Amino acid sequence: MKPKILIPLALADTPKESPRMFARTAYTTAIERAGGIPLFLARPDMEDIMELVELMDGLLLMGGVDPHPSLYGEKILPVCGDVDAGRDTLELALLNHAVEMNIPVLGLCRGLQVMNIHFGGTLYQDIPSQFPSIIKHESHATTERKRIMHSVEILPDTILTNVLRVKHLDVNSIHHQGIKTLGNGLRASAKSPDGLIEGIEHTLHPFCVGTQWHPEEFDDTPSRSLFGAFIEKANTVGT
Ligand SMILES: [Mn+2]
Repeated sequence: MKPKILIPLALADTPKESPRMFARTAYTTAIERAGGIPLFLARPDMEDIMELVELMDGLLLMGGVDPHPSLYGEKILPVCGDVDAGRDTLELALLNHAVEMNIPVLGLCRGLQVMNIHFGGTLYQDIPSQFPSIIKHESHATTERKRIMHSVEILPDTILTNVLRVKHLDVNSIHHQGIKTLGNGLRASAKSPDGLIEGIEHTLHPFCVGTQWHPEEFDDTPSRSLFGAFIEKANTVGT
């Protein structure tokens, strides 16, 4: 049996008269290529969440809009982008179960941010105004997804370094928010040259890993290895 990877969909609320839910195919391709089956979730009734959790061999949290700052005790500032409270609620509930049951989790971009919030961490609501840097972290979200924006240092003694087997990686960067304080039980696994945390993982969970960049956009060895390690772990859970 191939491991089933639950992936909550994003919401596109335009046009207003006909909102859509969507996922970029890069995520699907990366999961399938690594040997997993993506299972996309709309907005299930939260009472049904336990039935969904039973299907879950792994949880992928995709990129997307900003997590609501109230989740980490802050007022929403004008510099914060669009939010989606329904998606926040669903992702945090699934994450809660995945963490409790040692089910592998991969959080990408927004996914890393949601993971950090789950463990009690906080975010910069807007990097340019709150964490001035010579590095540009926010390239164009639709046309520059594969553009290399900066390097990251992969930190020693982490799951990430064991999986990627490189000390530095050139990455894309499509985010205007980032980690301000790290959640409990998490460690930084990657940093950009300006000191921003670009990778996190839980120190006790077998595979609760997040990256601020988007490995699903690349077909190189490190990116494939990350999805490969995630699916391999999910496979162990599923059997
Ligand atoms: Mn970045």
